[in-house]
Amino acid sequence: KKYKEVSIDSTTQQMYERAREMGIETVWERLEKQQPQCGYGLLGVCCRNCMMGPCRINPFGGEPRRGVCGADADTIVARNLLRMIAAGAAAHSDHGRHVALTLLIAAEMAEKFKKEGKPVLELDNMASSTLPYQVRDVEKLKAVAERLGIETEGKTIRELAKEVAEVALHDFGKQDEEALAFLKAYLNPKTYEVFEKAAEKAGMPWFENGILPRGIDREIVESLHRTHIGTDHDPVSILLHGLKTSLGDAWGGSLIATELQDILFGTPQVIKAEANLGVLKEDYVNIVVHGHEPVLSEKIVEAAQDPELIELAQKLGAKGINVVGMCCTGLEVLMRHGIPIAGNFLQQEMAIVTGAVEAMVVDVQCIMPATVDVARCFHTKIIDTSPLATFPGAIHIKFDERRADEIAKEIVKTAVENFPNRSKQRVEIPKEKMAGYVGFSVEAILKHFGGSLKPLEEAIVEGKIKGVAGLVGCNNPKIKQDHNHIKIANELMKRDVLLIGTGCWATAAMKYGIFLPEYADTENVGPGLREFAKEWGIPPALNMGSCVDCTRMLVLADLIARDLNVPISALPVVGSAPEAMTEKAVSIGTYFVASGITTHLGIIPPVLGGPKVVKILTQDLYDIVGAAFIVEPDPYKAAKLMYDHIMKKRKELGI
Ligand code: BF8
Repeated sequence: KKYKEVSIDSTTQQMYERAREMGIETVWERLEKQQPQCGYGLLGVCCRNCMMGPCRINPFGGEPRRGVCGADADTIVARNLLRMIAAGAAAHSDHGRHVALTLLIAAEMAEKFKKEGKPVLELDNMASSTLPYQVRDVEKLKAVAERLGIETEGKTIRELAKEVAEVALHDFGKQDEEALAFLKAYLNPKTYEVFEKAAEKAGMPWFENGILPRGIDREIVESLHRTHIGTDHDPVSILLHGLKTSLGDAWGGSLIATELQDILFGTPQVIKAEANLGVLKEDYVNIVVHGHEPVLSEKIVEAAQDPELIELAQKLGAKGINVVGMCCTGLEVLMRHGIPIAGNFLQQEMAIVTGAVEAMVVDVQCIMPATVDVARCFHTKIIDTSPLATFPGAIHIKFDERRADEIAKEIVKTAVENFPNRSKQRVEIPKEKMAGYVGFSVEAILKHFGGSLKPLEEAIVEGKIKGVAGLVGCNNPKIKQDHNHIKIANELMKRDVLLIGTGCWATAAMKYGIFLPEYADTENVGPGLREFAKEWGIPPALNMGSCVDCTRMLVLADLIARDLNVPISALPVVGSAPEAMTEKAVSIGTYFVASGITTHLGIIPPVLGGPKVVKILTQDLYDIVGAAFIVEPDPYKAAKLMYDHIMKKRKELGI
């Protein structure tokens, strides 16, 4: 073979080879140029936290054993890990803040318009088309308000939306020692107790309220403070604060993002859609929405339906406008509207290499700056929209929620007007795409099972289903794209483990047909899971959305834990990030574990240089929060370890 195999996805492989033929550099060449990667960095023993450094510790036991300040390997590794968790939690949570602010802005605009004499009823119901954002799911708004203890009687939707947004925003900046309002509203008492007692169990009773997060922003700031030169040096307390910070992400920032997005854009319901690069259309203006925040992508989807813009596209020779997704914002519009998803993380450059993309519209997170360089080889325009993410060489059309419709139309128009610049001879769109059912929000799952989780719980107790695995996370070019995602999925399903998943794992699973009910008939699914899936007309794996929607998995686990009156850690449930890459994935893994879900990582995080840290993460945490990390690069061994954990939990539950 002329080129190496970078993916098990034939569309990626085809576009990668095309890029190589064209002399276009992609992520795999850049990874190669980084070889050999720094051993100190890989082990986590390099410290750059002050200017006496950089310092690095000899991983073979010789000198230097300490940094200039005296920090040893474990302190350095733990500090570096805490900074990763904090950055991941910050990214998710800032996304959540943006959604909360959008809900608040919409409610305030409704109030203002009402004062100006515009139709009162529509504005009170937040259903007016004069508003840039409306409340699409009134039921969910009421349900969230009730959970938060907000009186709903006699209030308009507008008033409720404002109050919910205010409680959410308060959770970011509050300064008292109480746990987050959202956490208190969503978490079952038994797991709450685990959080409360965790620090004491770890021998650090001075942690007031254990690892219960107090303020989403506060825990992130404290992470930076603790890891500043000369502050916290005990790997135990550093890591305990890591758990706390990640829980502020889980039961705070990410949860707020998911719940308020459902309120604004609708709670996902089961819907059929398509995935992979084959969703790009040769005769259409193709717009790829890429990034994370549906505050933008929802508006692009809407604007692309504008009759004037469609007419313009037709005038310029296209049949219409085709919006497709990439990464998590793609999953957001996939889950809610069935907008096709073109790919996961490692396909962002590949989409451009088709030569058929008029614009890639990006917001925040997981967007490679290299997209701009690849786009230069074609007519594709990279349009950056977030004031906090600017890409040199891109077109900047910065988004403002107050003028969302106007700006979204401008973006779509820019894409449409770029269609005549497409060179038809240079277009090559891979044909492969795959259908699948998506939209399994907790609400949709409950509806499917007739209003409760009893059927699922009974199947678990009976042993038809052995347990549930939450699969999440990225692609990483260190692993052949999607290989571990699919291998681990199949190995677990073969053992009758029901899968739920999000993020780039979910897109991977969809591309291989795992979200089709008929996948249950394949040899990759065990007899018990097959029977259950058929009985209920579901695929053997459920797509629960984007990465912030990992909180949907937590809420689901919480409901089961409540029904069984146990903490989450007692459940036959595991997590896995088979191809983890981002700091967000580190935060997710940590909050899964902190919440009681033992979690596998398929990529070794930069911690091996700190033996104490490794022991805490993989062993001691079982005694502190009832769950820990499993690190195993081999997908077959990993699936076996995860299954063993599920069986252990079943035994402990006596089922
Ligand atoms: O939040 S799975 S590569 S796209 S970080 Fe990024 Fe990882 Fe994909 Fe979304 Ni999640």
